Amino acid sequence: MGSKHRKGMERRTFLKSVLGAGAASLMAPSLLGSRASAQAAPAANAAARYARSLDWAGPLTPSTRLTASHWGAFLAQVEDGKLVGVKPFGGDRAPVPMLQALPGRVYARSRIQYPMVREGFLKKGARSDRSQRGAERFVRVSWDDALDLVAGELERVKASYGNASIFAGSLDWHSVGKLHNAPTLLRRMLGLFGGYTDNTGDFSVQAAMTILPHVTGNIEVYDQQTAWPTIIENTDLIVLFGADLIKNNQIGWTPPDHYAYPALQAVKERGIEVVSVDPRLTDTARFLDADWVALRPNTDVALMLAIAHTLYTEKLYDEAFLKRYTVGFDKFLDYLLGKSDGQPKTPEWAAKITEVPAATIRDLARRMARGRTMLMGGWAIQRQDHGEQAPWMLVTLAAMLGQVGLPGGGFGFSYHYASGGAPAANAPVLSGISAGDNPVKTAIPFAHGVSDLLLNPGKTVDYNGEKVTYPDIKLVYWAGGNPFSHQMDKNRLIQAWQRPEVTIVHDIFWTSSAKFADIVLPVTTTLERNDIDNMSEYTNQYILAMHKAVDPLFEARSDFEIFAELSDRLGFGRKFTEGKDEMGWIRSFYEEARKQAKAMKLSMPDFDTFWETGYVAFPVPESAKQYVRYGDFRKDPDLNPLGTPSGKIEIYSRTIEKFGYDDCPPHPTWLEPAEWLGGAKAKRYPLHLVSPHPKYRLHSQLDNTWIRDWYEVNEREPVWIHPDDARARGIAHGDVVRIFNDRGALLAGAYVTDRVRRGVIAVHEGAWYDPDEPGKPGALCKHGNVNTVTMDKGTSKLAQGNVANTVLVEIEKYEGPVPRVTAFEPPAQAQS
Ligand SMILES: Nc1nc2c(c(=O)[nH]1)N[C@H]1C(S)=C(S)[C@@H](COP(=O)(O)OP(=O)(O)OC[C@H]3O[C@@H](n4cnc5c(=O)[nH]c(N)nc54)[C@H](O)[C@@H]3O)O[C@H]1N2
Ligand SMILES: Nc1nc2c(c(=O)[nH]1)N[C@H]1C(S)=C(S)[C@@H](COP(=O)(O)OP(=O)(O)OC[C@H]3O[C@@H](n4cnc5c(=O)[nH]c(N)nc54)[C@H](O)[C@@H]3O)O[C@H]1N2
Ligand SMILES: [Mo]
Repeated sequence: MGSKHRKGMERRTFLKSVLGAGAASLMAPSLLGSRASAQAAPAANAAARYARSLDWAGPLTPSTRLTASHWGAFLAQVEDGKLVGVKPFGGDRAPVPMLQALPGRVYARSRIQYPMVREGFLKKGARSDRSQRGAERFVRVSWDDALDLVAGELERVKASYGNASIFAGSLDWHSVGKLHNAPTLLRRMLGLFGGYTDNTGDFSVQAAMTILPHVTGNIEVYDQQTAWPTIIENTDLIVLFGADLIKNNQIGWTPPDHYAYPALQAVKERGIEVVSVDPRLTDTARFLDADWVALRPNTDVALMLAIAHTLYTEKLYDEAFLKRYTVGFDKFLDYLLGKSDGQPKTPEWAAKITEVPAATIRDLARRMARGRTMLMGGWAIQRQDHGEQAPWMLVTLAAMLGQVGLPGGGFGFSYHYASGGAPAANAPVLSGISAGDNPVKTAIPFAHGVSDLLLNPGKTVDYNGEKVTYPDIKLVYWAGGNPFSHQMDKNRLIQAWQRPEVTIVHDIFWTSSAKFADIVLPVTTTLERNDIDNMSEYTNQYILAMHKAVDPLFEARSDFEIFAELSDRLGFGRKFTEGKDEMGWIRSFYEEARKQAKAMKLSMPDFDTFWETGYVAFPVPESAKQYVRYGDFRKDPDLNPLGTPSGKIEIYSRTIEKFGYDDCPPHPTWLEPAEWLGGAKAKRYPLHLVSPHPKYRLHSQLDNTWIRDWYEVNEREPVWIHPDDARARGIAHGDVVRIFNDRGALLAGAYVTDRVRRGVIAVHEGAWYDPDEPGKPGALCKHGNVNTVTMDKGTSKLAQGNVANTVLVEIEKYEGPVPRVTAFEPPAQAQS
């Protein structure tokens, strides 16, 4: 009975006794952190001090130089019309170093200067040799010719094949700003044009956000989390499952305020115990002096099942909570105890799968049950084969601990992302440009990747109880993402990308996706245009003016201008712009928010005053700092039921049972991934490759700046490899190595470190793709893009998410002459 152990015990004394008793002594030696050094802060006044540190912001300087980015808001320093520096906005609680790479990025050599068309496509159009994509030279054309060409192709494809043959599934990490939202603008134009095939879902969290609504009625991943101040005050133990808060909180979908950093400082000072379950020793684990549980990748479900087994057999679980707030525990129990499949999920059983010692697992279970425990799930644990299971099992574990809805207890799925857990301000919602209606209703589960769609017209796939049939795609239009960086299994993508008749890309830079396009249109950076945004995703404490700082470089235009001009050519320009220009739209978003604010009795200055000042700040109420996720549900589950069919947490789902999927059973289940260290394929490819998000980039963004010098090894993307694995292969720190499997190969720079467990290597996603034979399937990436070896497979029939972290490879020292990196050079240009 988890929480009951604590009855009558003062929490701080309790925590000290846990630390003093050396709970860590049960950990296997190799997994030991230096927990003993953690000191419990004196309780007196501490809470108030932490609260103050979390409230801090400022000083705020009114400025017409304020603008914003995924890395934070800042003032642009401009001299002689040139951006020379950036200074963080006062509302940023912990500015990140990546911000300083922005000036260099604006003037990067890899910028697309003019509209460009692939030579063969310019000559032959749809009859061009499509295997030349990514290989052929480009020809500069005028904007008029480029826009005529795009409009003509859209008309032609629509007339010959219908609107569903146009794929506008592009989404992802285009720049911040409520107007210059490239994928939304693309959809807006194509919606008015009669429609397009869209995608559904989310590359980041597809598995979690598809399974969790069946479990808790919410997607969880982007929802408001139990607030950090509540955790700092109440939590005894934080358990991280593949969550690297220090690394991943640096960025935000909207400009981040980095609230998580003072919060983590407070966690550290307050001496909250932290366990990090991760094949890598993360920055977060190091900062918080966490115990490191270095499991085999993709085995979290087995680990959590064994923890659940221990909780059950040692009667450390909360039976009353399970009865009142959940359904289906009995069925799950049959599985847990092995009644349904003959295999009890004991720590000994899990130790074989996870390579975490059984004693460590038991100890972890007891520690979880001893005090107030918060389970924090990252997202890499669900970007893997059967990625639905880990989030479901994590919620099940939290339910057994019985602390869901208590201050500082339960679970959360976004503490590592955009400062999830920051309290929400009392502020209006800033709207943005809308995509409008799409007359074509087909949407494919994007997260599975586009290759399957392009290669298999007419194929029907399962998706969350539905069937989706792929249309025959003839035209691909991508604006605001970098598919040749981010999609799994690049060599399959190269083949798939040869199928459509036309490919069009808008970007700022000559990314690999731009190099693989037929028509390439150059786009401005945020610094070359005006916009507006809120800061940040969870706090929503400011509305920010994003002022244009410098004139557009070369012939770059904003996506808004481009799509407006295309809409003109296609006959619906007025509908697209609604008669508003850039500033007209920005003003309208602001005025709309101002109306809401008035209804909320909040005051906002008129637009012109706002634009001069640069920001409006909103109050964060005390109640938000005490927010406890599922607090209301816990208080009264009948009055505040969850959005599941039973109104409770579903440990067993009848809905999923009815789907009858072989790869997603109706309760959390350990299922062997397609590739993992315990599987048959590990004989041939004995290393598990994980591809975390980069510490000093946003995916591929910023790789084309000086910041690359901070992490590259021998001019390549680094690969973390354990000293034993390196030694066994004759690999030394700094060597250029070749990572390969049956799907492809890449070069990388060896970074030999015991921060990654044996049998696992780690390469951050997003290094610019640099094929030694451009355009050719199977080419070697000279620079280190990890998706040359990843697998293009759905997590299951339920979510069809990607399985980025389910990959086996081998690695060897690269013996040939090391090729020069050319990823950041513009492609060869032919004379027009
Ligand atoms: N192996 C592996 N692969 C992964 C992942 C992983 O964990 N492992 N993670 C996946 C995840 S979660 C994600 S979200 C994706 C991210 O994949 P992407 O979002 O595609 O990655 P970015 O590199 O951020 O690409 C954004 C592109 O938009 C361009 N851009 C910026 N501003 C503008 C603009 O205003 N207009 C236009 N037209 N373009 C603009 C940038 O220059 C850049 O090329 O990667 C996925 N891929
Ligand atoms: N600096 C920076 N921050 C970012 C981004 C970025 O590009 N750069 N991208 C943002 C985006 S779009 C997203 S979706 C999020 C992604 O957020 P996440 O998906 O949570 O982030 P990752 O860095 O891929 O992985 C987090 C941790 O999971 C570990 N891990 C991998 N496989 C396993 C496993 O099987 N079990 C366990 N227990 N751990 C495992 C990795 O070693 C890593 O330490 O990050 C966001 N934050
Ligand atoms: Mo993502």
